[in-house]
Amino acid sequence: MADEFNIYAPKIMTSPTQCGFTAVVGKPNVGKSTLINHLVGRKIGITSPKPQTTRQRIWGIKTVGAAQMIFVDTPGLILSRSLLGKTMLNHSKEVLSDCDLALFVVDASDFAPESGDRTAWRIFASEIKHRDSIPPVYLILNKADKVKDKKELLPIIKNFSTLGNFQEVFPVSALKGDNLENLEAAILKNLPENPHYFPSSEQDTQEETFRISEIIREKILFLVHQEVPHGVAVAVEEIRPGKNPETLYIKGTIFVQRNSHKGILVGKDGKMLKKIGTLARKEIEFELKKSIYLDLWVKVNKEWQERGEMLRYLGYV
Ligand SMILES: Nc1nc2c(ncn2[C@@H]2O[C@H](COP(=O)(O)OP(=O)(O)OP(=O)(O)O)[C@@H](O)[C@H]2O)c(=O)[nH]1
Ligand SMILES: [Mg+2]
Repeated sequence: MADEFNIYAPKIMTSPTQCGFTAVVGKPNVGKSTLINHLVGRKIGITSPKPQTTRQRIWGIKTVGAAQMIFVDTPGLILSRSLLGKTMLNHSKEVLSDCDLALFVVDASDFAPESGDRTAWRIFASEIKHRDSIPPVYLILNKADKVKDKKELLPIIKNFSTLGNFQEVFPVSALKGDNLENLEAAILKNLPENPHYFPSSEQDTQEETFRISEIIREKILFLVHQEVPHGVAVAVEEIRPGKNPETLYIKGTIFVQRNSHKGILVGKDGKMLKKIGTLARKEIEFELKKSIYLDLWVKVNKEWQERGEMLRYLGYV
């Protein structure tokens, strides 16, 4: 009897979906954030020619049919004495303790056997070995566009193959998008069967205030040089309707560690701060699709990199 009824019962077809976390790690400045931005197809994290740009772990999500890839951008793997540096390293380590796949990125145009890549690898390897199951690791030779003779990639591959067990090796250009389709196809192949964690339209999980503060910091990294940008942090402290209802008022405070850095950031007659503000405002307006009034202030806080409460306030913890 039951079988007879079953003939007419609707068949619910549930095709399996895949979803997994891909950690993107390596020493600072090798192009991790640029790679994620290109893979996801939008700017998830800020980038700059200066090392230690990314200070947080940042998720970038890409859904392709039944598969959802969650890329996790991480601060560069480097040993540091400051509380900020240790906090950044902890972010990277936490990501490694729980990812399904890891992309270990090196700069193929600037490789030396005993370089920071080795330190990064040591940190990576010692973290990953604590896991019950070791995730697959791909070696990513980024900035391949800068390497004229591709034979130069061979010693790098040889060097790393003595260190670890890489499931695959990809020479890529994160900046130009070279070979990223092949990389994506290989990532898809390794995604575990899981329900999707995010709606397919979602690409980013950052809070608006953090995204805005990062845009402002990126402009500082772009315009200000030497050690100044490394001692800079930005907090967005107020977002409210402006006097003109069409405009959003955003107040941002830029923290610096020294009076002399404040002078450099403000510039002669406030010109530098104005430049930073103009560049940041244009990008924030593009992001929010709204006209904004960006009110920037510079404050000296000598200890911000060493104070847990400040790091929490700034969103780094
Ligand atoms: N020529 C070239 N430049 C690249 C490539 N990928 C990244 N870059 C540049 O390298 C610099 C560093 O890139 P990021 O993406 O900020 O590097 P990162 O590894 O995230 O750096 P941290 O956040 O400091 O760890 C930027 O100036 C990028 O434009 C590439 O494939 N080719
Ligand atoms: Mg980065």
